[in-house]
Amino acid sequence: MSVTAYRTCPLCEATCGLELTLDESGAVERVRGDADDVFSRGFLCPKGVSIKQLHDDPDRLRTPLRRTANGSFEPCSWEEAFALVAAGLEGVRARGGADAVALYIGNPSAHNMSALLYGRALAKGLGSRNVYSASTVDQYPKQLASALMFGTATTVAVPDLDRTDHLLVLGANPLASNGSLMTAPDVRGRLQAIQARGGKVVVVDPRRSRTARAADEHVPIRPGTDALLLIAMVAVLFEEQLVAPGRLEPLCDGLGELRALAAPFAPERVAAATGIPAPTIRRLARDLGAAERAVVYGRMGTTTQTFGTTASWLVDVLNVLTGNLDRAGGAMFPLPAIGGSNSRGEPGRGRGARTGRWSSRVRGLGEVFGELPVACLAEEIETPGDGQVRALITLAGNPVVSTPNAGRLDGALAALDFMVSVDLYVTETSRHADVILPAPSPLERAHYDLALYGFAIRNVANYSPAVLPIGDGMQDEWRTLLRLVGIAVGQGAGADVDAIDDFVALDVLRRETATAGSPVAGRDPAELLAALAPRRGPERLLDALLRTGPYGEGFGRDPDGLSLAALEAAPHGIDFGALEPRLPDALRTASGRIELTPPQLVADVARLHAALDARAEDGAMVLIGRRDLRSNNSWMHNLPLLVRGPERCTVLVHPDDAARLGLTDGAPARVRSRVGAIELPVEVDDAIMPGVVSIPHGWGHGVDGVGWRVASAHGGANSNVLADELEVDPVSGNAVLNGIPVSLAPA
Ligand SMILES: Nc1nc2c(c(=O)[nH]1)N[C@H]1C(S)=C(S)[C@@H](COP(=O)(O)OP(=O)(O)OC[C@H]3O[C@@H](n4cnc5c(=O)[nH]c(N)nc54)[C@H](O)[C@@H]3O)O[C@H]1N2
Ligand SMILES: Nc1nc2c(c(=O)[nH]1)N[C@H]1C(S)=C(S)[C@@H](COP(=O)(O)OP(=O)(O)OC[C@H]3O[C@@H](n4cnc5c(=O)[nH]c(N)nc54)[C@H](O)[C@@H]3O)O[C@H]1N2
Ligand code: SF4
Ligand SMILES: [Mo]
Repeated sequence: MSVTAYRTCPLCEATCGLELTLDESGAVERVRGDADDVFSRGFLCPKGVSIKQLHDDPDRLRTPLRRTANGSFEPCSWEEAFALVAAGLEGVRARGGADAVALYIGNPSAHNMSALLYGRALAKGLGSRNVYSASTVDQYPKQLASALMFGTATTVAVPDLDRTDHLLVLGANPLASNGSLMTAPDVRGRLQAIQARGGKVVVVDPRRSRTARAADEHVPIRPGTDALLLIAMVAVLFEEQLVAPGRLEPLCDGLGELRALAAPFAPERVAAATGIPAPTIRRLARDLGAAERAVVYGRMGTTTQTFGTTASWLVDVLNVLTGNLDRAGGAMFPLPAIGGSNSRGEPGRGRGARTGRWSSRVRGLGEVFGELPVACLAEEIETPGDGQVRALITLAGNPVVSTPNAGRLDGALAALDFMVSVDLYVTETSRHADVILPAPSPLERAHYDLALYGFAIRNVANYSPAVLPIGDGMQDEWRTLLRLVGIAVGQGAGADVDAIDDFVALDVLRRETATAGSPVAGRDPAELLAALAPRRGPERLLDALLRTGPYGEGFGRDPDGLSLAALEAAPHGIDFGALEPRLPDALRTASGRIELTPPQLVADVARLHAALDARAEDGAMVLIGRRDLRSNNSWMHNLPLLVRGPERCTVLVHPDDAARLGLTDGAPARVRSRVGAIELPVEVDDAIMPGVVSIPHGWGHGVDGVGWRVASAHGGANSNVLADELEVDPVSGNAVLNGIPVSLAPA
């Protein structure tokens, strides 16, 4: 007898429903899309299918590992592992203080309840300024721009794909990535629907990506110049009297200033720098202004570049100016079931964004949302002095592959006094650890998309219990994290995890009951805690958040409202409908208005002026990245299903550049930047614009000491050996991963 289980896929932001068939032994027989999932309706991609191979992967860790005297790893017990971690971290802290221990939190933590709910507790418990994450090689510029304009880092406007008539995409390739800061299963189907209803999709990208091919129009752009294009579009809207913020106009601060800022950037002025003819820029602006319901959407290509925050800001400026912010078919603010920073507390105003409360020790880059830019991590480890980082905790991250100047970071990690990694594998990063604490497979843990529903194009909620019991000798990741919290707060290796968990849960309830407007305002937190029994761990916190959220039952206030029990009874999820207008209530700026001209961003316009006149040398080449449907950053290359077929870690070169540089299709090239060099095969392809080359990130597995054997055999080259850690978006500190100057030669 086989059984069927339903599970939200945790492998990317699309949150597809999976239908798993298991045999009596618990082995996964089949993975299909869940046709009844309220959001994904049966859609899935090759990664979703490979969740079976991930679970069965013999290289996936199933016991803690400790480093031996000769540098290899050996299995050890959990007790031994935590004792080593306590000794290692306490020693470093005794010598160097709290800042000597750094934490790096990687991307899969955004898809993992344990890491989302307890990772912050770990950061808080450590009390270190050296908290880093994959967010500063990713979306922080968008979050910072959103926080400056609307008040909080999670008040991010997402494209209302299902109702728009005109979608302008910059620097995103959702047909490969399945969407980001835009949770939307089956983007291809949704884009086709735009076209089927007579709408238009335009993609601005230096490469004719999958998404660009499927679009009605592809506009190639010089990497790093989106902000110039966008501000020129703003200038056109003002010049041609197409500015029409509509209902939002009385809420907007800075309209007049914006007009003056944009005026010098006429399309004719930015054409040379962007590589886009002025008439095209004018038409893009007019089309956007003319469309009934239009939206501008920017992602990686606009955030991980030198104008990351400024470009992200201008994306939403265009949405506001064309009257498309916060209206159906435009850019809208989701209202997730667990609530969030813009649904709790007093509606319509707040504290606004605060950044730079502290700075990195060596380079002086400012803190953003409690973190320092990961581009600083290597120098913080290598540079002696007070506050030098001497120990590192990595949680679900592979920064040696994912962050700039990977070669330098690799060396820095090798020189640490102590390192512990919580991971599924021995990776390029965790191979440097003294102790590796294994996390269970996705099928062995419950799932709810705490983070991603906050960026979803419909308001949905879906909870999946663990499909399989946790493997022998393994423990829940939240327990592992709370053990680390215990060590961080000085309770040692033997801290009582359940007591800490009670403390965390009570703290959440205490804050909620103290929040004006909460359905439980003024109630007794202890009484609410008792009502959540016998749940504990992430499920207890989730239940508390759901019950107090916007659709919640409010701990008895509305018996028909949402709770975890209600979601348990709905294995295909609950759909709360299309996004609805949320302004002004969702604003949390201090002014209670939409800040169209935040001072930090206005100041960055000076750099845009300089960029107008910057002239690339003849023959200069710049590097950008790319994603492939069967990749997931650095960590799914150990699954045979996802690495079979032709080599994918190649450098794409335009035929004209290949001819000029003497590069041949299939032959190896040496690619060099200020900080490093790699060799990899050339793929001559006219999809990439002249002067630009593209290398996917996430490869470079063929190094000593890693435990993922399939990945190692399909090693590829690590593109972040080329990324320059000194090149950051100065507003956010986010790394520049697109637009890196490189030179190429036959190897
Ligand atoms: N050049 C270049 N660099 C880039 C990018 C780019 O486009 N170009 N993209 C950037 C982006 S957007 C991101 S998000 C980062 C990603 O950067 P990282 O998050 O540092 O890297 P990942 O490759 O996602 O590695 C995730 C690690 O988590 C482990 N893992 C997976 N699931 C779990 C789990 O449930 N628990 C635990 N404890 N561990 C788990 C995996 O085994 C893997 O080792 O890379 C960035 N780097
Ligand atoms: N298959 C797969 N899916 C993934 C991931 C993965 O690794 N593989 N990673 C996940 C993660 S962590 C994230 S953050 C998302 C990212 O999701 P996306 O942002 O959709 O992903 P990318 O494919 O990196 O798309 C970036 C696009 O920007 C273009 N680009 C580069 N530089 C510029 C520029 O200066 N201007 C403009 N306009 N375009 C530019 C690139 O050519 C590329 O097509 O994907 C997620 N989904
Ligand atoms: S699109 Fe993303 S969520 Fe959907 S099956 Fe693929 S990896 Fe999983
Ligand atoms: Mo990402």
